[in-house]
Amino acid sequence: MSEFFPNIPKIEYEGKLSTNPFAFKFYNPNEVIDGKPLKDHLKFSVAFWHTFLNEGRDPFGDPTAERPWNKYTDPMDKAIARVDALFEFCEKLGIEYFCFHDRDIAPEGKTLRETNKILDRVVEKIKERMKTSNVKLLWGTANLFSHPRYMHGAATSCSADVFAYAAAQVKKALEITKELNGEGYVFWGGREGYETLLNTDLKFELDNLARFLRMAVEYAKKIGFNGQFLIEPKPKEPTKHQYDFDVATAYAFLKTYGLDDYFKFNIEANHATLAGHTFQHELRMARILGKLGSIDANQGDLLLGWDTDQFPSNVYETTLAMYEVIKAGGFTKGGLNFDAKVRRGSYKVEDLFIGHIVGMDTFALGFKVAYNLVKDGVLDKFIEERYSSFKEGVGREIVEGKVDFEKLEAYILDKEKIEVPSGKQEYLESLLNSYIVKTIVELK
Ligand code: XLS
Ligand code: NI
Ligand code: NI
Repeated sequence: MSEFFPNIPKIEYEGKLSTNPFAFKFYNPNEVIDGKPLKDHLKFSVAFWHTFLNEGRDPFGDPTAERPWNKYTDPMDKAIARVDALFEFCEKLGIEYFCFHDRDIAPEGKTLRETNKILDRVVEKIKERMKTSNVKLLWGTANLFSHPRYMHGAATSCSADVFAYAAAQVKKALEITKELNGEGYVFWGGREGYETLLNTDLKFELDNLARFLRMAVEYAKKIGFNGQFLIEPKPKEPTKHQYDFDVATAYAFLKTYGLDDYFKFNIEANHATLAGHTFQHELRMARILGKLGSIDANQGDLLLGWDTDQFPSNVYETTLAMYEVIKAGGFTKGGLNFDAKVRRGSYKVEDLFIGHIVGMDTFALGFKVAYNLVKDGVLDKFIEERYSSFKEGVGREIVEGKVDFEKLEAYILDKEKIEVPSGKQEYLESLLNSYIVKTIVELK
């Protein structure tokens, strides 16, 4: 079979001082840390849609990307070529996972029945390639937002036919995700949200969303799909107000409808910042709820108010992200999916590789810094000390529920000196910098 990327070699680890753009500087996939190779701590994944479909179109301009599969004009030939390109791409980068939407991998027919048949042919092709490859499916999902029928949403559309169409589409997407041994299945809200309350029955739409997710849970049980269900919160875009705004909102929704047992979260960095949170905030919220499932690894541009989905290059951010992942016990049925696209001006095939290399290196380094932070317990020690007033005396009584307002008033009423420790934020920020430097210096 002829290669799609003949000029790109297999990407190797060359160490921190390498200046080769086609080599890893921090990501040494087989380096064993804590009894596990780094690749299994990080579980990198390629997002099919960005890497094999995005061609650099934006609201002001036409596609820019040069892609080798574009030599095929027949949509089915192109779909099959993209699958071959995916496997070559992953194998050259040593990435063992990918994620896709149903509509990414295969063209649509005139009816859903026809579309499903076309989809099956591509799924067969993927299965065939998987037989001789380490490349696996991290998660599958259904595109319930691109087609005009989804203009008002899918599960929250005002049209019952659209609800039915979306249900049938998710049914099929679950079947193929199971067929390809996907570790998870993602529900990103797509257009589940609203533009104006003037035309929206908010309560009814939320009830319908819950009905839809309940049917998905039931169908997964029925077909024996054991993958992890994941909600991917996002506050806005494409709709003005997305229902899965952030972790806290989506969790309240799941709790309200008794669905919380069946879902974890897929946290995307750029979605967190769009919601006015840090990436770490969303990961921490998910972690303390026991719901940190997977990550869509990217970064936004804080000067732009939309989902720019850039490749991660900020070590500070990836350190804090991996800190939460390590504290959560690592990934089980989840990983780091590069839901990221190269900039429109980075239109060469080489840029696709470089984007992933930078992302992988940035997360590998972040993991190593975070691992040292966790191992030395520096932040834990500080935080424990910060709340130490609750370990004894009145603090302990508060925690143990032994006091009430009256008792607390009696305790404090005549106390002259009220103890308050310093938050020492600047010290901790400098400590974090020191850990980044120390980790890099000590790297072999
Ligand atoms: C869009 C989302 C999307 C999901 C999968 O903003 O990030 O790509 O990850 O549907
Ligand atoms: Ni995403
Ligand atoms: Ni996104």
